[in-house]
Amino acid sequence: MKNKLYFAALLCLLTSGMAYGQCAEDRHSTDMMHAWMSCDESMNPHMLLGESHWIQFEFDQVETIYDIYVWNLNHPDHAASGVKEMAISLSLDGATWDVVDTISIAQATTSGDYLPRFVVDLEGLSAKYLVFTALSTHGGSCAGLSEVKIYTEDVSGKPSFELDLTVCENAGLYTGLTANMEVSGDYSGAGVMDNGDGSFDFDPDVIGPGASTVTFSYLDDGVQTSLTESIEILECSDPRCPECIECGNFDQLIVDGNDIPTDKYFDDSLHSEGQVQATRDVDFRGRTEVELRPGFEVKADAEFLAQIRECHVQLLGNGSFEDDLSTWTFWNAQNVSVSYGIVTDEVFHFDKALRYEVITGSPEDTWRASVRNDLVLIEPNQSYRLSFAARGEGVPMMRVEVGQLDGTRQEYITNTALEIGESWTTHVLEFTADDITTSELLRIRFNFAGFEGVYYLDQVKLIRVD
Ligand SMILES: [Ca+2]
Repeated sequence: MKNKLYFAALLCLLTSGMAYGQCAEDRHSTDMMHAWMSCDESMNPHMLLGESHWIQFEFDQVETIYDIYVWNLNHPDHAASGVKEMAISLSLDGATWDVVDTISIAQATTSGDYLPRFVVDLEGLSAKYLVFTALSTHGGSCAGLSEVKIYTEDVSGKPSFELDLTVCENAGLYTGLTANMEVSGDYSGAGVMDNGDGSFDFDPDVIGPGASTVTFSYLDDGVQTSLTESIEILECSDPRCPECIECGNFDQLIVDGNDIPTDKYFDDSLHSEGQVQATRDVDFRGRTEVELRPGFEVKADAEFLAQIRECHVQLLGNGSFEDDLSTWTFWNAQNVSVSYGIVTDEVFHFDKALRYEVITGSPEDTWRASVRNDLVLIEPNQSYRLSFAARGEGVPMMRVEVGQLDGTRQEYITNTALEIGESWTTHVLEFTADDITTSELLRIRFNFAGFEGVYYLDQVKLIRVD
């Protein structure tokens, strides 16, 4: 494709209920990763349309084109660059083109439950190549779309159950299951919740990572019929998912007592010799282990589930500065003048954050004013993810160093400059301790001397990653 693609376009080619690519549900996220946007005009494959914003789709063979669904650009910052008027050109050979339709597309709602805009039914026109050309936008200088579905069969009126859903275990409730069917029916399967008003939701958290099957049952000319579809549930550690929940505060959580309260219990390792009484609903989730010891009991009419589920173990004590400055060590050279302390009015996470002001800096020696933690033991060949939230006033960047405290003093992250802005941003850095053979103490150091101004730091988090 010659046109400049800033983001991956998602093309979903649908035949007989089969979906290729990441078509997923018929709703679109506001994620900019899921969009096509062109900011520089270039020569259109359909030469008549000249220099323009366009996107071309090529099929493996000549196809018949029926319904085309379009999701407009749904990112809040870019919705104005969504296409307003669009020409659809078809070609059998990539050389001879026809504009078969010119259509209008409403601006996207920028919400996560943005539904597709049904655009046009080409009623079986043949094409191997298809070009969408933006003739105008909703005011933006670029032009883009979030997603496109092109049907190569006439599916109107045919029952087809197209769920093809990929969700994160920790993304919360998926509301309003929809089968794209013109008949009404019932959904069932693990994690499916019947709201009693004809609507159904899906809770991936109930099931956890893996594949899950949803069944859609309906009456087809008086005959009870059911269709099934698979939902893929991604583990929270998948890069597409939100951060995993933090495990409990203990390496080993012991849940005992003769009446364990209804709740979900998380930790790296979980042990119990308690009792789950009738009507209680108890969910044990261990990252590495759930051990039910002698004496553990689930009474009749109680609900109990034990599972291995990912959670993150925060290895850094007081990473969120809630215990003020404990676990953190401050140092500055004599030629650098600083002032620092805990604040409660500029925080990212919970109630407190670190404020660090450089009054007189040292631009050449950025490490001459720093805060560090030297207390975490790291394991050989284990990978780690360091994340933290920072913001600044008058300071464009800060520097981060991560390395061994002793031994070889191997540096995993070498005084890396990270841009910071006026608003809180979370930064993520990863490294692997591939040079050590025994546990070693780690040094995490933030260097501030490079610029004069105020830095805020909060929720410094170190977790193991697989
Ligand atoms: Ca905090």
